Amino acid sequence: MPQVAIFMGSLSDEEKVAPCAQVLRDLGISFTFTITSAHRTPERTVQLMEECEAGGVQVYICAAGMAAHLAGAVAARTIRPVIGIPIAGNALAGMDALFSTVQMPPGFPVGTVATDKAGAKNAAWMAAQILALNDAALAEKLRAARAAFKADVDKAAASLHDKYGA
Ligand code: RP5
Repeated sequence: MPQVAIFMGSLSDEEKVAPCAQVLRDLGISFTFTITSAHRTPERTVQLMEECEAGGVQVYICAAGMAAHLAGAVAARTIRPVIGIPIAGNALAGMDALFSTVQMPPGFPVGTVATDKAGAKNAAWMAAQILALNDAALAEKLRAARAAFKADVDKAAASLHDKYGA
C-alpha cells in the first residue's frame, strides 16, 4: 500500500490535481490516485478509506470543488493527516470549495492549501514534510529542493541585474 492517497471528486479535477502527483513522483513517494466523491459515491469513499487505513497509508490528500466535502468526510474517519485542495469551479472562483474545505469543526482538521495547481503542489510538499519526520533520506531531498528554489531566485535576480544594470 502506498504512503499517500490522493482522492479527487471528479475526473474534471484531474488537470488541477496532476501537479500533486508529479511532485510526489519526483520525490520518490509512493501514492495511489483515484476518484471518489463525498456526495456521488459516499460508499466508495468509505471503502477506499478502509483499504487505506488497513494498508497503512500515512497521509490523505483530497481535492474537490463546489460544496467540497471530500476532505472533511475523510477527516471524519481517520486520525491520519488530511490535506485538502479546494478546486475552483466556474461560479464563486473557488471561494465555495475553500470555505467548505477549511471550515472544519474542532477535532477534525483538514490542512487546507491554496486553490488549484498551486495548492496541489503544496499538498504534495506538505505530505512530503510530514513523511520526512520519519525518513531521513526524504528530509535530505526536501533540503536539496529548498536549495534549488533558492538558486532559482538567485539566478533570476542575477539575470534581472544583467538586463537593467541596477
Ligand atoms: C466536485 O464537483 C468535484 O470535485 C468537481 O470539482 C465538481 C464538479 O464535478 P463534475 O460535475 O465536473 O464531475 O464534487
